[in-house]
Amino acid sequence: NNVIYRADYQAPGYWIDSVELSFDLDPAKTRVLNRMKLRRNLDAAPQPLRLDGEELNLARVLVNGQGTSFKLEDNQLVLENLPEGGDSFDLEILTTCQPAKNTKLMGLYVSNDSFFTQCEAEGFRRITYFLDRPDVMASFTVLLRADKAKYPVLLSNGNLVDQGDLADGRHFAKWVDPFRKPSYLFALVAGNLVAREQRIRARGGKEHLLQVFVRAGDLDKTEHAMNSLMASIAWDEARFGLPLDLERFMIVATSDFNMGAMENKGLNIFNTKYVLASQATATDTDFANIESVVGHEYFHNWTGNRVTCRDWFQLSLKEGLTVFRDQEFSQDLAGEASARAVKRIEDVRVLRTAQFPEDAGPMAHPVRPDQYLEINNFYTVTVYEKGAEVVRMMQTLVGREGFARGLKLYFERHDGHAVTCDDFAQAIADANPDSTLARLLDQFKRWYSQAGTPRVRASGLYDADARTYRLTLAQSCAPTPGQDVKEPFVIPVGLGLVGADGAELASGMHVLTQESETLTFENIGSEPVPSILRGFSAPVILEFDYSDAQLIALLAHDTDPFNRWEAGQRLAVNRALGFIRDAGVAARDIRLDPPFMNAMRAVLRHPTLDAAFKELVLTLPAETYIAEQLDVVDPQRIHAVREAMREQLARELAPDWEQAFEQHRESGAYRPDPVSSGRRALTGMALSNLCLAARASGDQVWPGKAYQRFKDAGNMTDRFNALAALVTSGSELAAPALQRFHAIFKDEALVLDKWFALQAGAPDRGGNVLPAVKQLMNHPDFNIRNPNRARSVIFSYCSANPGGFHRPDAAGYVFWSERVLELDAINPQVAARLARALDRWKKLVEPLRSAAREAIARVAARPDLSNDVREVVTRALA
Ligand code: HT7
Ligand code: ZN
Repeated sequence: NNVIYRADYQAPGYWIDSVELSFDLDPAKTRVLNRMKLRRNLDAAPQPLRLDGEELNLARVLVNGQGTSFKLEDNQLVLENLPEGGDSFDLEILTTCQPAKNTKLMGLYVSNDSFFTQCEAEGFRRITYFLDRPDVMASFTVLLRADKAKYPVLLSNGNLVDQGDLADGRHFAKWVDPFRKPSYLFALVAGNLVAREQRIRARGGKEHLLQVFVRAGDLDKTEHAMNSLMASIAWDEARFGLPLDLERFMIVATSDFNMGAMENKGLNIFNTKYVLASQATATDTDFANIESVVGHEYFHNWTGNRVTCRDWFQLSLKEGLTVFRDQEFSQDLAGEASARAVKRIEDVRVLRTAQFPEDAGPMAHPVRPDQYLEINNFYTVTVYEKGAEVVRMMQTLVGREGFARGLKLYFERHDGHAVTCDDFAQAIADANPDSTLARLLDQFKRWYSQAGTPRVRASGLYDADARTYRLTLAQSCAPTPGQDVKEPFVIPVGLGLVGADGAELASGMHVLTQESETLTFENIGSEPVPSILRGFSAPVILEFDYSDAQLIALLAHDTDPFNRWEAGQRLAVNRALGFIRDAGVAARDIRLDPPFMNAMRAVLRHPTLDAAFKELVLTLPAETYIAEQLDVVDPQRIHAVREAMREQLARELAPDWEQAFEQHRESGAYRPDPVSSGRRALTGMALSNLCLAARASGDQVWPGKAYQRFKDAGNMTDRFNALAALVTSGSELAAPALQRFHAIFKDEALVLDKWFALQAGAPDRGGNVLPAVKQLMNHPDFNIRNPNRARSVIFSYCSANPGGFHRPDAAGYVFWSERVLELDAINPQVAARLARALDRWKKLVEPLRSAAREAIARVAARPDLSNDVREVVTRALA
């Protein structure tokens, strides 16, 4: 019930041209006066006005200054008898809400004694009654009034046009947004905050004020965010000709936030995790994430805000495109080809470990979904990351310049409007009329409408006499919920042929459109190794029966760094799958073969490969990725096998790890750039392996060195890597190191999150993690209402520690169901994300499968579930 369908879209019956909002901010009871100018949409059928509103207390409704009759129905305020015709009329609504009681963190809420808002997707209706849908765009004027001592900073979207003092120690600020916007982009912030400020002059000569607002003690951690913002502004202008359109651009950090950040027009609100960084408190990964999230939100200013979504089914219009843009930004900033490749591999890893399982599970949905019960459940890796791959394929098909031309046309056509994914694809194709994309547009758009990950099965045939190599590519896509039959996709396949001596014999791009196609390469003097799907040119699963020798050749010689890495992953996955299936052999008895060991050693010792690339190759495929390759999943076995492989690599390559450690340990003055981050990543990996190797031998030298490094490290990356090396190897020094870490960082919330996450995600030894997690939940620093903290403990265990979570006694599942229900009463969005930890229960081996089903059914049986959790568990059980 209450399912919303894309096919039911109808334009609104009314438009809201302008809104004047006056807030009297008080945590217990905030008064919101909303004065709107509306008019009927004469293109729509005559209808009552239905304004959305949730958890509001309604005090007054006036139409053109007069009292009027109204109804309250299903979270809507219904007004009939409104003025006829298309003339504008005034509607005034007075409501109150209770920000201090808002634990959902949607709408207006309080965090650390400051006020924040989160309106996407449907939070504005928790602030006032409104047509809370993205195709209704209005001009906003906002008056904020609050106690001056408690809330000296009063912010909203756009420009500050007036401010001053009021009676009783209160003050006010008035903000006018020069751009029309949908309600989901509205924001306000009020609190005791300080700002890092920067004035910049853009290419066109215009001056802008950039501000990053944080709590007083955090100002020293804002430099990187500000630098990232300036880099984003410069990049968007240079690469796509898109300038900053506002006099003032503000970022505000809050520690209570459901997601990463929010692109409210001119007033981005961020999770502190994606703003605050100093070398003492943040890792290289944190620095990289901040750069990409700051970029992402800034890029939304055009792709999302200037041109927005017609309805929420079109979410990928802004999210897929903006993820693509932030990925390109990070690659461009990384600079060198090898650093770009590292970023690409990292992005693909996320796609394959998170999105591929989603696409194969009960929550599978197209990039442009057809239905939802709760839109918050569709902020997914499919809409974001697969959506970005769809945009990337368009760029591949029209070329980089063609894509920039397409984006230009998109803005010429749609600036200031709310549009669809079709409109976007059409603009890119129309700007490139002779392109493959234009020719195949209808078929290409199946990427938007069909769920599931396509498989491309490749097979090759070499004819020595004819000197030809024939490569057959055949595509298929398994059924997904509600979609039994799939039509062929348009799949750009990057290709190369590598000779036995490593020479590149051929390279190019083939666009696969049929179910099966065969390509013939001429003049091939000896049997080549095909390098297929170079650069991961499409989000598909590639199947090819590579021999070990072929993979070792690709790992050594492929000119495409992605496929070079991929060859190493295939070698490792093939071995892991073999061991997992060989149930008769205990994990401790499995032996990795010399060719594999030698190949890994050769990479580790390689004189010219980047440290970051080596670290990626030597990282074994994730347990979730291995699980996806199996029909029946025993997470304990996968964990045991992967750990055994890791231990063997640690032991047998010990001299090489030592050399890698010594060679890269000093990376000079701290800078979070790709080269020095790569050195630290490889050093951390080496240390972790050396501690693991020491575990088997009982040697204390490397754990001792790790402890020393943990104590002396000059930056959080080295310190945390050393701590993690002790914890994951089960060293006796782990406990004192953890204690010391807590004592040093007890006042740094984001660092404590790492401390919690490390313990909740630690390798399970004899079922020790669940009791540890329960203890962590009793720690005075634990607070389930804070999403970052809940994620650091509960999600780290349930979603990121398969070996510890899928316990034979099912206690992990009982814990999961209790936490889902506990969280659902506090924050349904966070609860629903946790609920997804058991998405793939149907693949589990018995008795885990039945136990998981029972746990899900226990949650589903609760009558008072939120729509968020209900949708997830109902789909899981279907
Ligand atoms: N566009 C933003 C989405 C978002 C959000 C959605 C639902 C609930 C809370 C939220 N916070 C932010 C994030 C982005 O993609 O940039
Ligand atoms: Zn986004």
